[in-house]
Amino acid sequence: MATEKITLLSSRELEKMRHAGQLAAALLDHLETMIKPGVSTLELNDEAERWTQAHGATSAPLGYHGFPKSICTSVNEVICHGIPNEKQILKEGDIINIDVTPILDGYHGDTSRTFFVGTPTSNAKKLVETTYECMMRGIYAVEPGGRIGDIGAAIQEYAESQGFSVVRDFVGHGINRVFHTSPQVPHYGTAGKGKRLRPGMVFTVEPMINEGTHQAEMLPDKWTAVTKDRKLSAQFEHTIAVTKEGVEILTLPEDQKSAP
Ligand code: EYL
Ligand code: CO
Repeated sequence: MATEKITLLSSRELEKMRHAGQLAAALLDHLETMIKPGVSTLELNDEAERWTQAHGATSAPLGYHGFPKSICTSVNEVICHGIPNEKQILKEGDIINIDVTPILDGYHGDTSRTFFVGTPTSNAKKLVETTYECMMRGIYAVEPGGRIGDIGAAIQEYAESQGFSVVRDFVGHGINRVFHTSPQVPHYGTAGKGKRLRPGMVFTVEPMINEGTHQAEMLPDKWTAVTKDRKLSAQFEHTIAVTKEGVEILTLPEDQKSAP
């Protein structure tokens, strides 16, 4: 296995990542206001693209490895990389993950949340709440001098304790001027294993948690990953920085930063 170098960001670069991260969080806040039965995933995409450009940024996913749209919209059994489509209309009881990555002044802010369309079923509510808790437990497992495996171990332990499974085929990733770089950040694994965490490292934590099997399958469009059993999948994602003190969440919305 090739040992790729992990970039440590300077405080000047971290400041730019903070700005990109805050823009990404604000974009999700904006898109959340549009989520209701009858809205198409293409309408969400087109508003995301307009809003991103109006804020002086560009959409990283658009054209990335040929991806055709500006955001990923992953509904119900879709694990990730769902493609916005005018024929896909949100309906009461759906869950939808929206994954955005604006590029601002050269730096990427990558974040996603899973939203409810109307009132969720109790199964969907438990899955989505557990997935958010998994992400936060993974993030707070980060400390300088720790190991990458600490993150996945925290996520896997909590997910499985709630009767859910952790997707293996997609992992978190280093991010800076480059959308996807080293390190890889699995959302399962063993504490104390993997690369050492050092101040200045920036990467995503983005667990995908399934109701049934962890196994994924690719749809014929070659982008959309779905659960093999077609049961629900949820995801949350933050971009984080390892600091001397612990961890900073770069994509935490401003109004959550002052919360007790
Ligand atoms: C494009 C490239 C296969 C995204 C992320 C869009 C999709 C399928 C190849 C990761 C990887 C977003 O947001 C992401 N990670 O947090 N590929 C992505 N694509 C794409
Ligand atoms: Co993302």
